[in-house]
Amino acid sequence: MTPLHFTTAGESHGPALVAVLEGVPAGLPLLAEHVDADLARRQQGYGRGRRMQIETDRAEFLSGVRAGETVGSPIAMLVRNSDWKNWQDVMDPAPREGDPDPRRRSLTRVRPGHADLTGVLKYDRADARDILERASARETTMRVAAGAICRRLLDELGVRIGSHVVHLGGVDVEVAELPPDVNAVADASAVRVLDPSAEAEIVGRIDEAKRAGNTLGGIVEVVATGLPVGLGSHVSWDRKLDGRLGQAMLSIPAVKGVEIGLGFEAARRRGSDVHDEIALAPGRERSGNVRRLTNRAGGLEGGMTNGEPLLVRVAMKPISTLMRPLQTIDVRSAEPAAAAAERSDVTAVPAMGVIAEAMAAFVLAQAVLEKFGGDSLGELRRNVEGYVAHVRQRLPDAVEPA
Ligand code: EPS
Repeated sequence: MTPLHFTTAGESHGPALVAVLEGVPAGLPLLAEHVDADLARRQQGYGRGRRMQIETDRAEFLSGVRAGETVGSPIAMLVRNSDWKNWQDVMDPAPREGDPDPRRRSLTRVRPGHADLTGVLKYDRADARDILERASARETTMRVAAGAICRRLLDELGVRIGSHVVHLGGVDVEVAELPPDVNAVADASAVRVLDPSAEAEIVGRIDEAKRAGNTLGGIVEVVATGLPVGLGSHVSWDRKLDGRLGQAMLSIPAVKGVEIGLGFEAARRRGSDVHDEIALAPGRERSGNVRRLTNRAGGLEGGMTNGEPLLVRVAMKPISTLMRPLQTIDVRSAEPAAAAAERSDVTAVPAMGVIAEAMAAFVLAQAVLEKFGGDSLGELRRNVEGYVAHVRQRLPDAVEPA
């Protein structure tokens, strides 16, 4: 078993969502506010629906944290759904005997692109609500909660993770140079872009899509800095960090593609325009006193971090609930029908960036704990420092004389 893992549970309109994160070392300073800050970031973004006005996500620790510090045991967290009060009759776990309409708000006109149809066939359900309540991106709340704790751990080791939107609804966002604190700039934008001049155009596209009863997808870039060289491994398929990041990102609802560094563009270029030349770089201790003259590889070579910033691009399709619905069938009547139009978002691309950060934080924290181990933060820190002390003297000529 990997040293760090988590699971989530909860339906979108059930009473609450939960997560259990196991493997966090003891002694990590941790407050609910650390988690709540990321939960709030995930709720932002122009283009979301009314649900986000109903919810104010807050984490309650049920275990694993005492007096503001982790104790090394599994961390269980709860986030209550404020909307539950409006859905108790629909989502009641009890059979509601005597209720004349126990299956109210059922969804049978299954939405193209959603889990609805395949879910009802596979799980033998009459009502796609039994599927969509869990397929809902509401579940990502708890990924962000677990990821926030991983971020806290990485932060102690000098690793920072941010994200920004690089494409939304047909608009490309040009970024000449990344700012030192990506999130400080991105979070100040309603659509989490680094170039403020792109914001108005994107907002216009979202308004246009909303008027047309349509939805929009987009692409975000996740950036992680401060990573030591050598997380992940080249030796086996399931230890390659790019593979693990790909799996984690592709598990986010509506995500259809992942690129590392140049990604698909690398396939179109010649080798000399793809590979990053290597130079000595005294003082870059975590990278072994070397650097790449470019970072087209996005910080990963051979399935391992190379000490350059990690760059992962994540593509999200447009949300599959359309207010001007597509053609489908009704699974109750077996007749052609227009798909159901449940309340939803026009786009959730800005929020997806925050979720992708959380998934990156989890995968990176897992890789850190695999490489360095440690039951306490102090032990982990000593192990990291010992390794960095080793790699920094591997190329002694690169180190400036004292
Ligand atoms: C979602 C539909 C909307 C979104 C929801 C995801 O919720 P509702 O069905 O209550 O209107 O707001 O996202 C969240 C609740 C969230 O926390 O992100 C869907 O069908 O996936």
